[in-house]
Formats: sequence, C-alpha cells, structure tokens
Amino acid sequence: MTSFFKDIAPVTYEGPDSTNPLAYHHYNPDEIVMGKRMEDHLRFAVAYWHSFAWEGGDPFGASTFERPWHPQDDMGRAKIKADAAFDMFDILGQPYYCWHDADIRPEGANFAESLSNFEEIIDYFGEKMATRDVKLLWGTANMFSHRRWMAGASTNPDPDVFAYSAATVKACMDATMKLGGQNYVLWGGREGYETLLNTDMGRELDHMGRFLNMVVDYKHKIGFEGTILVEPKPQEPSKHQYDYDAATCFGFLQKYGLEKEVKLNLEQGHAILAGHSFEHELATASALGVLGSIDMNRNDYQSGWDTDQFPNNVPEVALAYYHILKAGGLGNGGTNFDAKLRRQSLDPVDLIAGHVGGMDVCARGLKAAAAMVEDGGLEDALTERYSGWDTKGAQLMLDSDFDTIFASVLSGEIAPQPQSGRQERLENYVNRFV
Ligand code: XLS
Ligand code: NI
Ligand code: NI
Repeated sequence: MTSFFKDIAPVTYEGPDSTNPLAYHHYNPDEIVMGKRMEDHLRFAVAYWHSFAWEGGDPFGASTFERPWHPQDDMGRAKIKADAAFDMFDILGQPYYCWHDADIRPEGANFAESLSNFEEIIDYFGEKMATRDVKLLWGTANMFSHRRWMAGASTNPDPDVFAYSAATVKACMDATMKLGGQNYVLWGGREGYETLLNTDMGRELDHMGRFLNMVVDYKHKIGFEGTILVEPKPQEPSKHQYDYDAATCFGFLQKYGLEKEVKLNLEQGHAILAGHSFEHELATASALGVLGSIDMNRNDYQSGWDTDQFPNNVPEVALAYYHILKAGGLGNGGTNFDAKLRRQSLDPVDLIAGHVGGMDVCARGLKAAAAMVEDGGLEDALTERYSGWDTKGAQLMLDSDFDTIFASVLSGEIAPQPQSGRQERLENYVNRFV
C-alpha cells in the first residue's frame, strides 16, 4: 500500500444495520440473487479517468485535487498514479476497471513516444494484475482532449487525423487484448459538429462507418474475443454528436452492416441529456439486440450537462436493473462508474466513499429489481395488457392485409373497447419493492 490511501482498510460487507460509513451495507458479492452471485450480476468497474486523471477543474477554475501524481506529464508520476489506483482497487474489491490511453500515460512528443509510454504502463498494469483478481472491463482511446482531435477523429475533415485515429485505436485494441480486456469501447465526443456551415455530414458519417468496420476487421484479425461497444451521447463536447442515443446508433450500425458485430455501452447521464430515461435506453437496446454494458453515473436534472455523479437514487437504479435482468443480464459487459467526485471532495477517502455508496445503491437496486422479477407482477400486467394479441384472430390479422382488415372493421365484427393503462396501480406496485 502506498501512502495515498493510508489507514483505509479494505471495505467489506457488514449488512444493512452497520453504521460503519466505509462498509458495504447492501453489496455482498457472494449473495445469490436469482441464482447468480451479486458480483457476477453487477460486474462493477472503476473508471481510471475520473478517479485518477481528472484534476478537479471546471470551466471557471483549474485543478482542485493536487494529487501526488500531478502534473501528469511524467512516466514516474504515471506509475505513482497507477500504484494509487491499484491500491484503491484492493480497498474496494471491485472486479473490474477501465481506462483511456491518455489517462494512464503521459503524452509524448510524437506518436511513437506516446506509444512507448503507453506500452510501458500497460506492462506495469500487467504486472499488477498478475498478483490480483482485478480485471479489465474495457479499454478505449481518448480521441477528444488533445487539440488534434478538435474537429473529430474518424470524422475529421483532415485524412491525416483519420490515420492518426486508426493508429491510436489499433494500439489501444492491442493493449486491451494484452490485458485480457472483456470489451473495447468507442465514445465519439468529437464525432459530430458545431455548425453545418463547415460540415459535410454525409461524408463524415461514411468515414465513421468505414472506421468502425476497420475496428471490427481488426478485432477479428487479432482474435480479440471481447465485444466492441459504441457509447451513445447526444452532445457535449460536440454541439451535435452523431451517436445521439441507442436508436440513432442502431440505425447507424445497420446502415454500415455492423448491427451483429457491435453493441452499446449505455450511460445513465447520457440518456438524461438525450431527453430519455435510462430504462428507455436499456429497453431500446434490449429490443434491438445491442445491449452491451452500462456506465452507471447520473446527471443533474437541472444543470443540463454531464455532471457524472455517483448514482444515489435507488428507485431509478432499480428500474434500470429490472430491464437489464429482463434482457438476460449484462453478459460480458458490466456496471462502470464513469463518475467523478464533486470538485470540493478533496480527500482520498472521498474517492472510496463515492464508490462504496454507488456500489451499495446499485446492489439495493438490483435486489429490488430481482424481487420484482421474481414476484412477476409487472410481467403479469404486461401479459394481460397484450393478451388480445394471443388470440388466433389477432395473429391471423398480422398475416392479412388492409382490405381484409377493412372488411371486418366495416362489418362491425371489430369494435375497440378502451381499457385502463393502470399506470398509478403499477407505480404503486413498484413502490412496494424500492
Ligand atoms: C463521456 C463519456 C466517456 C466514455 C469513455 O461523456 O462518458 O467518459 O465513457 O470515453
Ligand atoms: Ni459521459
Ligand atoms: Ni461514459
């Protein structure tokens, strides 16, 4: 243990009655929920960037955190940062973590130098992972912070930036595979535009589709067995982002022939930015067969930007896990806390507390969701509501045509009788579990 988290003991499950603020009150990894260990349902991951690379700046002020690894331009300090990160993984005992290349290595003077820094840190991670259980949920490339990406990565008007992006993603996929990563994520923060006055949207979409096909080709070429995930977000930093939401992404994947190869990493805060609930995004991805993984960090409902807060609303989280359980679980995806502390939360213990609280909220949500699935009340209500479709007549209608249907409606044989949607009764039902 380095000195950063000194005196903080590994967090253990003490149950709901414990008053220890640094214990799990609901997250009990070995507890069986619907026949599976809780840890295997939730598959928690720590996001390296918000916890260790973000310095606490906002548009009105710079760094507040002043960590021992700042400034982040030196290999020695990158290793001090890694030591602290793995100390936190030991304390939390969460099974996974995630990174961007730029979180973990200092930028070099050119591509080759950045790559050599990156590979050295990947080896350093590999040594640390060899002596622990923690695994890589996903790796990704940061193609939005450095000024070279200001007009996009694969959608950049400059082909040299497309090339630099391809080389960057190749290196990140190689590193993800080397560390046994279970997924590879692409989030296109700058794959979008500020104004149509300078943007050829059709050309940019074609370049993005071609790029994603190259990602998939490379995955097969190197034998990477993880899932390629795209993360939707409607805007920020781009004014208009091409990967707007789950439905938009699915249309894009279909157009470029990738809907069987690529799934989605859905983030609660991005759903809110897109004007959806998180469960809307989950249900959409599930219905379209592209639910991959989740980033479980919420936004603020007033501020209208991506505040990336730890989850703390059990009823919301419960409905999210209800849809995940109904979809058959997260597979090799997981629950990543793409969440950051508030910039006044300076103490190392705040980082632990944020994750402990987030894990407990998700565990409570999962248990409530499982209880609803097992009780079956919502499913029964759905079955009843759609029971008209189980009749032979209704099924025959789906195979008929407008003229046949028109004739039976005209004859008076069919006369709709409106029925209650029972929303309040169903809301009251959910309230019994959360
Ligand atoms: C930003 C995104 C980002 C991705 C990974 O809003 O959530 O953090 O998860 O690039
Ligand atoms: Ni986000
Ligand atoms: Ni995210």
